Amino acid sequence: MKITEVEAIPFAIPYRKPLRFASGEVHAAEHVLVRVHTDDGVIGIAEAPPRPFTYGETQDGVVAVIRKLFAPRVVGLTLMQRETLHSRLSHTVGNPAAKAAIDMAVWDALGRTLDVQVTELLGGYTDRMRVCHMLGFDDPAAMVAETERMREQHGISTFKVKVGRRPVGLDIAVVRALRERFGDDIELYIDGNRGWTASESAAAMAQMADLGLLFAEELCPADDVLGRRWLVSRVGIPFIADESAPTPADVTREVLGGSATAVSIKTARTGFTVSQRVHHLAEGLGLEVVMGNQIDGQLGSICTVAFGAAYPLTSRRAGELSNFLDMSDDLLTEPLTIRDGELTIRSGAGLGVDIDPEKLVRYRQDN
Ligand code: MUC
Ligand code: MG
Repeated sequence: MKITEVEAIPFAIPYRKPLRFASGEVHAAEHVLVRVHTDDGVIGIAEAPPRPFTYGETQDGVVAVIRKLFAPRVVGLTLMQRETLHSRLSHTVGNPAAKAAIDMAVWDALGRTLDVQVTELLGGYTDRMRVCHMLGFDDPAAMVAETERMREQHGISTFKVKVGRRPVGLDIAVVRALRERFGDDIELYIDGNRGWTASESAAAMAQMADLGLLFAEELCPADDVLGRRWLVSRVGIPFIADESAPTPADVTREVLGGSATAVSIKTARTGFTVSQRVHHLAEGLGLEVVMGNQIDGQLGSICTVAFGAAYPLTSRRAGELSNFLDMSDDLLTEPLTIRDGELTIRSGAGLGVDIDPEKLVRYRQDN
């Protein structure tokens, strides 16, 4: 079970259509495949999606920090020494996606070594999650059409609408058009990626009061401390901290400070080990949890569902698991499929998925 090598392989797969939101946009999945090898010949896999507009990581930076700093600290540890691994990685600040991918690849390798699913190692509560689809910026008609397609082709009935940093009336028109077209057949919530001020958020929420929103996520920056607290106290529905609360300490600060009442867990930034800490904290604090999406590919999405399915709290709400559908291709030998609005974990050991070597040759950027 000894780790002998950690690979960081940059790859790029174009999106069929870009995903746009208040804090940025994504045209291609320029991610990093992480492979952890052991002396038993086992290889664990995970992917790191760098998000410069959220955490400051870039694809080149993820590759460099893994190759130069993290791999040498991890080689020689066993798959059972995950807390030692975590402590060694934490000597370098930041780099959440790079650290998370190493952590998840280690869990995958452990599952493969023990012939057990990762989701069973984590908690083993259920084998599936309901899926929420994230709708990026477009005009109302196009966003209604995308919702229709997701419902018809994949049975998805929960949608997160990106709002903020464009005319507020346009955002409200989108949410109203969706509610008018689909009625109570869909669940809806909004994510502002910090694009509004607290007062703009409050005004927009007042105009959408009749639209039955489930949650509001990061409508304004958490750094506008008093404004955010004021907003959260009057918003009337759970207010999700996403990019403002990536660590257990951030969750504690934001929630106890009145700046959030729910939390998004993203395995892409907290892996499995730290996501467990966030989960247990959320359970203790009595917070609602949504399994979030960092615009993950299929490998990242299977990590999210492996974690989300492991616990009652994380599998209760639909998880954001479908944006890989916008990619033109992926790396897995067997593509993920969303059926009747659900994504099911794979039955094999570890994460239960494998990389197609030909696809990796086609999309890798370091050969
Ligand atoms: C989200 O929930 O905010 C956009 C930026 C990011 O880091 O994740 C996405 C989705
Ligand atoms: Mg968000």
